[in-house]
Amino acid sequence: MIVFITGASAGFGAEMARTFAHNGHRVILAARRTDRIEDLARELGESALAVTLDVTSQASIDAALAGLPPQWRPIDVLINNAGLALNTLPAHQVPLADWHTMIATNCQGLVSMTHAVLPDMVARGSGLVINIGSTAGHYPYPGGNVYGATKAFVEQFTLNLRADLVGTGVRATNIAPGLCGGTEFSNVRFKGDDAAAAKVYEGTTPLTAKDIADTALWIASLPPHVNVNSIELMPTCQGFSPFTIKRAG
Ligand code: NDP
Ligand code: 8X3
Repeated sequence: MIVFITGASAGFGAEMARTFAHNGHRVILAARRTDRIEDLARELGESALAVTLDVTSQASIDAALAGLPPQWRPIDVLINNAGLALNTLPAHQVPLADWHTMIATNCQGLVSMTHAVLPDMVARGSGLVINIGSTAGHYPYPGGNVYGATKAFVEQFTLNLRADLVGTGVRATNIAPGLCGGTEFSNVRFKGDDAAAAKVYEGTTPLTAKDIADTALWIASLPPHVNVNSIELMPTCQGFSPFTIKRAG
């Protein structure tokens, strides 16, 4: 399989690249940090190709796809993994620019990539789009505001893709992980405050990027008649918050 992975310069994306490559597949590593994806491509050898990509830019998406060498087509699996959370401030305090960046990356970037790759999959009668959602798209929490909303979008967009793709042979899946450590997610969210980022995982055994990569590989390896619509994973140590009740007095 040829697997196009957005956000392959770190975290889930880099681990998915390693996992697919080590299992005999070819991986296209896409992200903004060219040095990172080129290092990873060198590590993985002939089974990897680095492609600089900013999913928030249509011109960047068009250039990345148009520049693919013929032997790196067709794309069998698109993994829309590039994404981020910014901030945990409440809605009335968070900078608007953070909301816009999350929407541009997690929603607009994801749909733009899908829109670019899907017609060819449908024409060939096979393909798989794996979107990386989040438990934040299923359950609200304080400070999750727009991040959670973008991931709810990912969940519903994936299900609506399924509705349109019935009968085409093209599959679509939302993977929705909960607390996952060992990636740059919280460092990005807390804007370089690494102590605050580390605190998120203190005393926990979170999911790992490998857990997510193994899940993606399993989904992509299922026979063509099986579509995993949505799958949610949490570490065993994570549960559900009680409803907040603000009592008078
Ligand atoms: P990381 O911060 O480690 O990785 C994020 C990746 O996204 C990086 O490779 C980054 O690359 C890329 N990226 C960000 N913006 C863009 C952009 N505009 N264009 C292209 N690539 C971009 O985070 P994770 O690996 O943890 O997260 C991956 C996905 O999983 C995200 O969608 C996240 O929301 C989701 N998720 C994470 C969870 C967690 O707890 N870690 C849990 C549930 C979901 P570069 O900066 O080089 O462009
Ligand atoms: C990341 C999981 O709980 O930090 O999507 O929102 S959480």
